[in-house]
Amino acid sequence: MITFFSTEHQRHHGVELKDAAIKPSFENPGRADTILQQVRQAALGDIQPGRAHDSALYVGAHSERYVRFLQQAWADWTATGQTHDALPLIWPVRDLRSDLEPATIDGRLGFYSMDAGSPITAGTWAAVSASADLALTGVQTVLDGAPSAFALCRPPGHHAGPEMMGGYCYLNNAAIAAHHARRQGVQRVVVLDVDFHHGNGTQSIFYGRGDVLVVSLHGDPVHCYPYFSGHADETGAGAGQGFNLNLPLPKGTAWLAFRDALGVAAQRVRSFAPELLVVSLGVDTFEHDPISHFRLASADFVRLGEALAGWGLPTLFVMEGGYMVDDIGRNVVNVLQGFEA
Ligand code: SP5
Ligand code: ZN
Repeated sequence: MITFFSTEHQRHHGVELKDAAIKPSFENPGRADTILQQVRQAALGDIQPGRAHDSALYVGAHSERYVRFLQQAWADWTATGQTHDALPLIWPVRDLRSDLEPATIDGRLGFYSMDAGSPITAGTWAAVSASADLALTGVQTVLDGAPSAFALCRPPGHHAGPEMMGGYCYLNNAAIAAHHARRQGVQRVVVLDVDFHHGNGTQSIFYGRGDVLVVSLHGDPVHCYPYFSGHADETGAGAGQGFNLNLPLPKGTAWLAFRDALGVAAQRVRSFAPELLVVSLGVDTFEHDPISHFRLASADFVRLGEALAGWGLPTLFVMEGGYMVDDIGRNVVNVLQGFEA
């Protein structure tokens, strides 16, 4: 399987609000570097850089003004005399106005985010645009006839919504790829999200659409981040009614229950008859992940890859979460090798 990778990811390394303190983010450059190293060691296949794409291709999954905000945010922040990472400090929650875009950077950071886990740094735009470009290059490769491809994206994307960053995510790489496939004439695309956390951004982007089925297995939001999205009764709206499937699972879920949920997902996907599968591949379902609560063992990731191969679809894997840096490379490669076996 071909892997798309860019060293630009290293330009984004920031902080997050964690346990009431600003600390180095769990989402760090070592993640992608260790995955790349394992891809090499396993001789998975070619490793190629992505092609640069016009940021207009991010629009559709995101709004134009949000993409512009991301591109400008560091300049706007440093123009106020700041030199360290930018984080939001206020959000337009239930009783506040959320229909007016503020003019100043503090207001805009809150307007376009859901948490304080996604700092804007000097290199954020370079890294997130390169990451999205890997997903675009990957999906084009599959559309051109490759049976599968792996976009080694970093930063991840599935928490990023039409106008929102959060959960270490800025541009929704998987959604940008899925939307691009539609633009290229693919009729029905399924996005399967196996990251531990609910992919609220992907859900939100496609919630009103029946052409992209979104299916997610994740920790039950009653107990797990992102808390405010991912319940089973979120099934889509309007033309998208019935085209969003959430399979929340309890803390402590191990392979057998995860596999059963994957079987439920497979049934829904089969009846949808998609032409393309985009997998939001998080390996934070690992038993030793530092911020998550499932119990998949390394060998289970091989089974996951085998199960997905059984779906028989052209498949783009897009990297999402996974934070036990010593093991995530092995776990990712296990999925990809299981898929190809
Ligand atoms: C892409 C992705 O996996 N994003 C996950 C974002 C999770 N951010 C908040 C996690 C909070 C968990 N707190 C754990 C504290 C450990 N001491
Ligand atoms: Zn995650």
